[in-house]
Amino acid sequence: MRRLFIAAAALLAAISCSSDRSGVLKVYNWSDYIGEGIISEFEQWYKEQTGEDITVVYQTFDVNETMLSKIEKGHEDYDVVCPSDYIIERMLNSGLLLPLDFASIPDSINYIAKNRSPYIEKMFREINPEIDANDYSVAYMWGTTGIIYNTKYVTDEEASTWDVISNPKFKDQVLIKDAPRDVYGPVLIYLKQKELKEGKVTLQELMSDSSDESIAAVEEYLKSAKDNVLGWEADFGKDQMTKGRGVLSLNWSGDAVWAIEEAAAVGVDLKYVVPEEGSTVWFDGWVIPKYAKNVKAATYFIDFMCRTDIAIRNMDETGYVASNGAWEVLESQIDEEQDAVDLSYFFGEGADSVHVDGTLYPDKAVIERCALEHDWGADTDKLLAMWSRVKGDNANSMTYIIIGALLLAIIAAAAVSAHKKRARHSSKRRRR
Ligand code: SPD
Repeated sequence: MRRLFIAAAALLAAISCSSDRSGVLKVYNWSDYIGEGIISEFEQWYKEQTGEDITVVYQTFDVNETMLSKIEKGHEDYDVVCPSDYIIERMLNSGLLLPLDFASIPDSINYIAKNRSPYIEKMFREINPEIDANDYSVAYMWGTTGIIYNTKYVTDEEASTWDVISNPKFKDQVLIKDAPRDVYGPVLIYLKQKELKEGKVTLQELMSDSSDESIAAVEEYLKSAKDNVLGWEADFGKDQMTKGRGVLSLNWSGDAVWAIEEAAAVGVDLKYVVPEEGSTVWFDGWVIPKYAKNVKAATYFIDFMCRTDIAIRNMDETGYVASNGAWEVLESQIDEEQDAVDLSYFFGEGADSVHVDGTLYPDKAVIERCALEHDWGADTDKLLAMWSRVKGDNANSMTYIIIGALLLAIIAAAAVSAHKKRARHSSKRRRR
């Protein structure tokens, strides 16, 4: 491991010293978000297509905001990154993205246009009403935000509402995604359910609601739920749920698919639901930041990721749903044991009753109660401040017991060491 780290550091150092980056592609993606061996296959494919060598430097992140800050503040020279919808919107608004030029890709291998789902194209147009995000990004994976729950402890009815997060029955048993926007959206939808039902506000309006009043209401709700919080997790929640640590997790559908499969193998029954009040639907897409140094290889990389066989492998290994709308992708997921789902919105006519996993591909009815998050611009700082107040407040009795025990251990170790020192001094004095 150490040798691997030194080699990676040496490669990065060599890259930063050399001005010619044509043989290197720097990719920055979410962790656990690509199939085994895909990167080296891309390197071979690129050589076959262009006759040029390429080495991919692949780095990962767990939260959108970490990635954004490296580019927005650090101006890092990543060639291709994978932000979520509202971050794509922010990057578009601040001129951080280069337009994609697929004309540079020969027709014979242009997988992007061939495989784009009309649903994805439409949702990407919604990202920013003034600039078409389809010209700057290509969707990779997508999904919903909901609740993963352990059926041994949580009933379907309990999990059918976001209220379950603060249900006192689940003290110290709830894992929450450490992703402020993805928690804020569903909680606000829950808190505004009356106004939603009465038609006084729409789901879409709530996704842009950064008012002080709404932020305060979400903060109050999350604080009221904090005794239930077992942890704020960036990427370990799915694994914890499979091990029976935590009975509920506010999470993304892709993590749910992965966790449900892994848990079944060890006899733990997990389910996933998008609560009835509604939630967010999200999309992660490939973009080329303006500080990129290898636009050509970045463009080929995005194209390669849209190849149907590659999309299917990435899906099968990560649990997430590819944005690829090719019919072969749907066929690869058919499982007659699953209930029928209406996917006409994604695959078009003929897909209104297909037997696929409804956690993977949400039924049309679920999609109709979900909305896309939007960038808040400068108001994002208010959300991040609220988030750290909520998390900082989260010390529960167990935390205090652990801190107390650690302090006692440190004091005891210091007392023992002082005692030994004194004993050595007095035995030295006796010898003299
Ligand atoms: N482990 C990869 C997870 C990527 C999920 N992206 C979801 C973003 C929601 N805004």
